[in-house]
Amino acid sequence: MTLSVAEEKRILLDILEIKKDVLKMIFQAQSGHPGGSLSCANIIYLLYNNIMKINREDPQWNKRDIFILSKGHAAPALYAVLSKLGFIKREKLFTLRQFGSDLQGHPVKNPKLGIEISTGSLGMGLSIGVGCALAAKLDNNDRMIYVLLGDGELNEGSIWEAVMAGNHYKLDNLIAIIDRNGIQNDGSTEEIMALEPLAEKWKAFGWEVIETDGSNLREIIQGFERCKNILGRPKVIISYLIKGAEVSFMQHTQKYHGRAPNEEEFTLALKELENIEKNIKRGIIYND
Ligand SMILES: Cc1ncc(C[n+]2csc(CCOP(=O)(O)OP(=O)(O)O)c2C)c(N)n1
Repeated sequence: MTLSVAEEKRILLDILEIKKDVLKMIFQAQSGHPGGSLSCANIIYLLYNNIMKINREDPQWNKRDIFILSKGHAAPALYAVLSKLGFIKREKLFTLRQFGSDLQGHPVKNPKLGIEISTGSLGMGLSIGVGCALAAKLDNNDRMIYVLLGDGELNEGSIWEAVMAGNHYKLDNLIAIIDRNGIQNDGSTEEIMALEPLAEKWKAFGWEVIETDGSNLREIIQGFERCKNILGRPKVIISYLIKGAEVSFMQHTQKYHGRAPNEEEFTLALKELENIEKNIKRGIIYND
């Protein structure tokens, strides 16, 4: 798929709106995970907008591809994308983490809203993905299963059991995406529990490995398209992203892993995103 300049511009603007909604939701709740929600918002949006088979009229369509947010603490990014698709009413976004809201700090399964699986306890999403991929094969359903993992999350041993199972059952309908932002909640992933050489580890477990610059729309889309054409084994995309995305003072730091911005930080963060938005509208494409 080739993107026209106009499409690219629209997608970039949509992603910025999503990131602004993420910040607004977390600011309003005064609780949540801005860094890792911002880092992966573009991936979740591109999956739903450009890659996955979905029915915008019916989130429960039985042929849909399945998305599992294994790094459940990035729930605000998922909710903001589902609201862009029309599955969640925009006003609902701002009930994040309120008592009785459908939009809790970590996703609670609610297929009517497009929330496929409850997650939040790290390390579970890939095993669930293996189950969904096996079930799809048994049902002769040609759906794909996409699982978004955090890189810190890979410290969970259960992930590696699922990696083995994915290879054992030759699950070519299973695609894992790693948000390789390099930071988890207490510091850098390499300091806390080293992951490198990460690509070689997944290859040794029998997975097809694709590495992408997660800030480049075209590269991400090409990576997903390549995945669809590789048969006989599961695939993983190691996506190099930035914790905090374009918000300068949230980048590459654990400080905003699990802390909401205060009013001053929120205003500054929105301003930074709005400046990028203005440049895109003026035709200076900032390729997220
Ligand atoms: C089983 C489990 N242990 C600990 C936590 C607490 N926790 C929440 S986020 C996080 C760090 C995750 O880091 P990473 O996967 O790199 O997330 P990202 O940087 O993408 O936000 C931890 C340890 C959890 N949610 N589940």
